[in-house]
Amino acid sequence: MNKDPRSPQDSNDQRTPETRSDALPGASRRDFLATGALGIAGASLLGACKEDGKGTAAGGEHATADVHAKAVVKPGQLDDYYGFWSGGQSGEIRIMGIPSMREIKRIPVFNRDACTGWGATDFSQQLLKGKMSGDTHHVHLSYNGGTYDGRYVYVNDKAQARLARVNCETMEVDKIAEIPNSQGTHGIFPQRHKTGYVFCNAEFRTPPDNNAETAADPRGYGAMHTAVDGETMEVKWQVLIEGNLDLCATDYKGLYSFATCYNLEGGVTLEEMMKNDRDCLYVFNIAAIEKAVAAGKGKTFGKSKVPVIDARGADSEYVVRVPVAKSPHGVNVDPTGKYAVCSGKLSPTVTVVEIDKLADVFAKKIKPAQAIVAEPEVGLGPLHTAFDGRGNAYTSIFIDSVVTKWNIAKAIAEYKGEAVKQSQAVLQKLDVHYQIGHINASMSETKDADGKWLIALCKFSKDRFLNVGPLHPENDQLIDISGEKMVLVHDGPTWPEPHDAVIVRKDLIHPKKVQSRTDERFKMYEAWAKEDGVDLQRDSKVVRKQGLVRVYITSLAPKFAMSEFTVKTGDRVQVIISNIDKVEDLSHGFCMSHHDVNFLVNAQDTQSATFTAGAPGVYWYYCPWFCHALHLEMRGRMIVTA
Ligand code: CUK
Ligand code: CUA
Repeated sequence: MNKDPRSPQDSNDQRTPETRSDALPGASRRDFLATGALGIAGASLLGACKEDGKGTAAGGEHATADVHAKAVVKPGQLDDYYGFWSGGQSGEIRIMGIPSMREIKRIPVFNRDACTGWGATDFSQQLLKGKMSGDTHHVHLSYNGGTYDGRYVYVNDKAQARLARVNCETMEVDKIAEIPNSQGTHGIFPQRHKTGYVFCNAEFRTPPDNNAETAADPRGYGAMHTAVDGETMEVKWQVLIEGNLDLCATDYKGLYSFATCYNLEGGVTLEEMMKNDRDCLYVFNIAAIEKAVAAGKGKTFGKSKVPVIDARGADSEYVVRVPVAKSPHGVNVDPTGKYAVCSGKLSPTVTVVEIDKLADVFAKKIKPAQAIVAEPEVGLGPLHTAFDGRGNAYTSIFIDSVVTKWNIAKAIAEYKGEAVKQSQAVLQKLDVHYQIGHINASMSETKDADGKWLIALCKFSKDRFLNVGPLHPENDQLIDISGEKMVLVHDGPTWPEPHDAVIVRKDLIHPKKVQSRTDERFKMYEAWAKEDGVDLQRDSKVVRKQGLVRVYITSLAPKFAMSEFTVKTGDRVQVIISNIDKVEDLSHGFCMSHHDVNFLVNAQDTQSATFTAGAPGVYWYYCPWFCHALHLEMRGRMIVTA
């Protein structure tokens, strides 16, 4: 059997008809959940992973040669979209080309990266403060007027409660904010009407005043919904909530932010967290919170000076709780800005909340539950939802390993009670391989959702790629959603573990081709140069200071302007390299043998790193980037004296 997913012969479905799930959902699935047969989540979730590889090859998604051809980007051609992928445990972001699924770049964020020297250079160490790992889940770009403005990419670090920003001009991290009073910074989302706040959800409940006295008793725990200024990256305020906070979303008008809560119970064990049949969607009223903060109603905790509004307990002017399907995970707002779709991870349904009704909820004219306008049954283990801009939603279904396409208007009509035997809202279920997590469609999180491509980020890959040992790659699958039926067109292995991705039209992103020396980072080098009377792009010079030897070197292919310098053993040595080549793509670097120093310096860029000179002797430094026919000769000596 031909398993090449680009092959028109491939059915994309290797299972027997009995195990296929593109039939409409039957009563048995609901019963399965309702009777509690799901049991303790972990075992059953994985147990539900289907057998594969040996089944029949018939039918499938009726993929045709034409559809596959659409995803082929020929040599020399460019992709139509940028894909920004989070890198999960790798701590990075990746840039993909869509639809080719070619990985174009990796952006080191919370990780140390040997290629660029991120984590080893002075600037990156200033931002990372010695932490060399992170866990990125959610990437989102800055907005203006409901669509991407192409300036920044924001990404969370769940492991150490941080929010990083990438400047799209250089595709490098320029700022990192530390989120106070928080653990497990997970869901993030920027405001969409302009580049305003980026909201960050704390997934783990902790005592707001975390100390020896408060640590043990979970009754005092809470979680923070944090507003970070997307321009300055300063933490502006926080709202303290009793439950945990998972995924995050914003509306299109700047009125609200949202957080799903899967542990309204306030439990600390899995069993305790799963007790309630419904959890909630927290809705935060931004104007009311800002007003309270301005009026000085915020408290502070510990060393943090950030004002915190305590909104624990009952609904208030600051926050209301809309009861949604059991243990919700994703919350996604559709491109019209009307609906927030919450996926009930432990329910076969998604809950649709009408955003315009929330004003009446805050005004106490209606109950929070009355903002719910639909609850279609989409499959076992719904996680995240994407949109095509034509009124359809696509929900990732983890346990069933499918993508369910459903129509929002039809789901709303059915919820209004128009008698339907079999739901007409669910239009198609497409098998994905396997255990899908996030899902996203081209421009889905903007008002310009264009319904062309859908990406399914699968957690398992099993037999889809060559066996590379116990750790399999993830399987990112590209699905054509431009037609009436979804068609799977490409399998893409990725290094673990992209949780989320956004697909952005290429005309919205305009990176520089050569460094223009206007980034924040240059202020630091220029301050040093001024102090030392050095012109960074002209001078190569050794400056000996109290406790530090600064070595300024310019590089121009195939030479460092300084081919030798001398320091004493144990000296702190700071090398500041300026690449004065003007040619696009002409990168140099600086590697000091036996000193664990190796970093990249792009054309017209400056980079620096600081290290301690080792035992007396000679150490060659060299340019690690192939830059010239005489690249191997591009080197010099550091002489270390006793
Ligand atoms: S989470 Cu991983 S699949 Cu961190 Cu957005 Cu849902
Ligand atoms: Cu410069 Cu190789």
